[in-house]
Amino acid sequence: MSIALGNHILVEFMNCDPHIMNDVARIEKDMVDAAQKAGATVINSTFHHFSPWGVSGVVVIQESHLAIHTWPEYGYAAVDLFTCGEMDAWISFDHLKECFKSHSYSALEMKRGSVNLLTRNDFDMSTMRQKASEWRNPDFFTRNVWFTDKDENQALSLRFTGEVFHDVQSPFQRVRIIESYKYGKMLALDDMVMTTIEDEFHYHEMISHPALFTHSNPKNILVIGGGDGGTVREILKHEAVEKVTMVEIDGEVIEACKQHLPQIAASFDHPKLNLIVDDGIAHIKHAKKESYDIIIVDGSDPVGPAEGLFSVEFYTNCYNCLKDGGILVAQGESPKFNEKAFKELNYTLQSIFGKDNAPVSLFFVPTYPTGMWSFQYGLKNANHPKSVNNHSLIDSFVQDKGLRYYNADIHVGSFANPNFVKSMIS
Ligand code: SPD
Repeated sequence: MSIALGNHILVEFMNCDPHIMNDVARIEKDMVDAAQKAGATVINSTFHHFSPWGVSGVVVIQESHLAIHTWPEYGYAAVDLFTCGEMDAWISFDHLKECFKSHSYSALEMKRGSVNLLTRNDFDMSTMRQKASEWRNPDFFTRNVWFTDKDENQALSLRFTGEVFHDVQSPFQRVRIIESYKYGKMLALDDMVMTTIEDEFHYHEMISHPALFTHSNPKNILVIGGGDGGTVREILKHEAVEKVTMVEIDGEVIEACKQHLPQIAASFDHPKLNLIVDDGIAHIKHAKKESYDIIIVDGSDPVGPAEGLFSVEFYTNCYNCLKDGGILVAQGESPKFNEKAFKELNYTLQSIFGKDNAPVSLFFVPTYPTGMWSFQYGLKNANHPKSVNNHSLIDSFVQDKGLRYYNADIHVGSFANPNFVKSMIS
């Protein structure tokens, strides 16, 4: 019988669950488990999610490697199980078949490196052998799993630990809490980064404080969306505020954040907060006219449940519900990522609030694609935020509350737009 160096099983998994085929975290875990179940020692794993869909990855094991490429649109995975030594890769095969819910499959097994066809080199391997005998299994392996927020042309990837703390399909979206190495735990809705522990303050300070310091007497505030709680946490730092009504459509987001991101979801029990789990679009339609000083729209991107947060009807209703002198702030997307939504939103706000009453504030978020993000304003006979003159008040508030992004200079400076942005919204 001829002796071979390795054993290679080439597997076709067909009619798999397409959602699983597009789930990088799940596939990485299944592949690592498949290796370990068969008795392999895992050295590391590297997995990527591709645009617009598909996963590729490899688990390097002391006994060689397991590799995968998926085509979710065909419910198909091409898997290579390459092993040396005693490991039984068919155990891995059985495990993956179950995990991927594959209804039809085939496998081709072949021996690799037939020794009677090979000539052994006579170079001195004594030091390598010595090194090998010194090698100890460290009992952990490095994982290289990436979460990618993208459109068809651009992406931002964060390497995450591979651990999934929360993964629930709500009636509106997939709600996940995972952990990135650089930015800590993060909330992802469908495949979009919403907020992370390490950079959430950029967004939450900038969505709230500029409006609260521009308005002369902000008492009654409405927040639409904002399910992670970061926006209401910041608003409630202002003592003059008497009441905050927050309307979030997805209770699952609130629960996930309370459980896993308590630093952000820190103010849900505040006595001034009236938390309503309901559709913000319907809420504003039926809300009392001229009742709010400030309305903040902390929505996600214009796909899925947030699509209606970018419509003319919605912002007309917001306008009607603002008191005279009121300010609207809306999550305004990026002029470098979602240009169309950015421009259309500004056009909508200009048409409702007036041409000179829809300023744009730009700020930086490292975990959103391109990093450049915006809040867009609607001023209902309100002062322009650029004209604030209470700088010393702002700076002592910043000091007192320990703010890390917002200050008086940033307040004014964020409304200075680069020329390309000016021409996008002119
Ligand atoms: N692409 C991300 C758009 C911003 C969505 N809102 C984030 C919620 C933070 N409270």
